[in-house]
Amino acid sequence: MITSPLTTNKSVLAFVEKYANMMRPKDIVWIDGSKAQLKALTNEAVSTGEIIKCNSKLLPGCLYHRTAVNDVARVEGRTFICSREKENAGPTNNWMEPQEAYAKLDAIADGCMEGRTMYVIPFSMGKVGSPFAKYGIELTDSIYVVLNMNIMTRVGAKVLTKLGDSDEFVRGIHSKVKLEEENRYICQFPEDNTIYSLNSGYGGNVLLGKKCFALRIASYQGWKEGWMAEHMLILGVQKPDGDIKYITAAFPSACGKTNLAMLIPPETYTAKGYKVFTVGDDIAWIRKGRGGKLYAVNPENGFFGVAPGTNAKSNPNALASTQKGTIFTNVVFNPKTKTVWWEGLDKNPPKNVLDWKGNKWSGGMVDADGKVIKGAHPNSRFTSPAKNCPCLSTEFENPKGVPISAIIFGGRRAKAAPLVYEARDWKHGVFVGSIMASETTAAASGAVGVVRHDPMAMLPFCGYHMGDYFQHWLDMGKKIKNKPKIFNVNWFRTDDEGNFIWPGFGDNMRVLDWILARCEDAVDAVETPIGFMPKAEDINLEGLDFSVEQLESILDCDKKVWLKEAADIEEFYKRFGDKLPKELTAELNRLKKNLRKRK
Ligand code: GTP
Ligand code: SPV
Ligand code: MN
Repeated sequence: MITSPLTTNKSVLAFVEKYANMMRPKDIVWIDGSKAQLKALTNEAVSTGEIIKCNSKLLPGCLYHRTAVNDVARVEGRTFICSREKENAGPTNNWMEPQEAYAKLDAIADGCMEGRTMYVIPFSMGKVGSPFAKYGIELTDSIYVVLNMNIMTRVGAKVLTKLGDSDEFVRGIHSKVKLEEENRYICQFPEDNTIYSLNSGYGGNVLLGKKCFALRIASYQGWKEGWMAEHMLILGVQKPDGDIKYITAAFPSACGKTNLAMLIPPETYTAKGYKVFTVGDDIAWIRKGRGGKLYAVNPENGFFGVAPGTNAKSNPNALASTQKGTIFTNVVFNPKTKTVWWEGLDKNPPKNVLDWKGNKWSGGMVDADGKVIKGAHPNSRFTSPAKNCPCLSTEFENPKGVPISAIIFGGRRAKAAPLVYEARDWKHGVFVGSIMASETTAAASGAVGVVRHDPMAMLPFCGYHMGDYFQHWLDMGKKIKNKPKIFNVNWFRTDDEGNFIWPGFGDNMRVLDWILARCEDAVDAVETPIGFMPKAEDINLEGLDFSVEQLESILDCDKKVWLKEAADIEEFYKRFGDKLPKELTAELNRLKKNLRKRK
């Protein structure tokens, strides 16, 4: 058997040996997490051109990388849940029979690392040794993946020390192979704790700790073990009296999680002493804890954030997080200054630089039809260490997590969904999460701007039958005495010209304020057919150029529009057959009745 400088764990060694024999790398490097090793790997990637170092004065420790042009986002059509029974993957996932999948994937992986090095990355999701933590080993032939995993997760020898002789680790197998789209597969085997990712080099497809493990595999583990893995940010709002309340929020990809997690409240709040702290920006693992409450941790250690639109006004905390030790992917690169740029960073796009494809590019360039050519890919990203974030919560590393007061669901809806509404109770809240719909974004390949159902923002990330997932949500509620209140928000309502009506970003604090007031029974609400809505005068508009009439226009419940929603939900629900919890059918019936009854 092969040996490792880091472990004698037989399961780990057998796993690495099996895939070394299959993929036949020229050598194997165990990632110990040391600075010296990471530096050497960075230099090696720089020497081959895989990575470019940024300006060491302006962006110390920052790196630049371009993915292949055909490999810039998650590929949902090529993502599979390979549970033994098709039924267990459910109607919303692609499914492949595991033996068939292994045969297909092993054939693609056969000899795929010839002439390359295999890196063995031991990593932890959650603080090493904490009750929430889960461990994984990712095999990869990409230094870019090693360096990203080192930011996004806790990597190195300490993970193997903690793992000891246990075989409870998630097996992640990644190879770029030949980056062939037609042979690209992202396969999760929940019953085997195994993930294969072949023929991609893009973030969400290859940083296996993130969506593949921390959501698809972990949601399955949570279902079996009585906890939850959710596509949620976690933030803390500190009141002037010093009390901090924690909120989690599930929005689909590229719908505002990072921005909300790092929100800077408007002047009217900061002047009074309000502060917002970030615990997580993408994934929350949630368990029952002390006081009959739900507690959340962020299993990640960094941010893999959308670059375009990030600027000193929209998200100064995210921008500050990117100023050192960050990897930039598919943004604009200025080879003279060795700095980066993306659409929405500022109003001075650089000239004579290189776009995300490596082509010559200047700000303002237009194509034959006069359309502006973008320099950065709409799904270009930064990978930043969490510790860079100026508003990182002191509870970020708390092994027990933070107690949750409110859970928010939200999507990108030009019409229909109001700015905010509150569910009547947990059951209704699960219904509200299950009926979420949102316009698709550049975070996944395919059409952009198409409204689709995306329950709890988990459509592409639930590792088992979505009907069982809904039931799991209902069951969790039964176990929790002090349940968080559940809300729905929509920052993306547009006017007839297609402009966003609500100012959003920092001003979303005004909505969080109402949400927390509701959690404390400190403010009334209006009952509508869909749930409780604020009275317009209860949303603080101080210091904002926004009228009560404008606010009222997005605090509405148009019955005609919602009757159509209800019909869509009914169709969507049919897909779950017997697995749709009866409680949700009852909620849908109640919604329809409310819509017909009230004026
Ligand atoms: P993933 O990392 O893909 O999961 O995305 P995310 O949910 O973290 O989204 P992010 O915060 O990166 O925002 C995505 C896009 O939405 C960016 O272009 C933001 O500028 C925009 N956005 C975020 N918050 C708001 C808001 O309150 N209003 C408007 N109009 N746009 C917003
Ligand atoms: C998302 O798409 O929700 C992301 C980016 O957070 S990725 O890591 O690509 O999934
Ligand atoms: Mn995400």
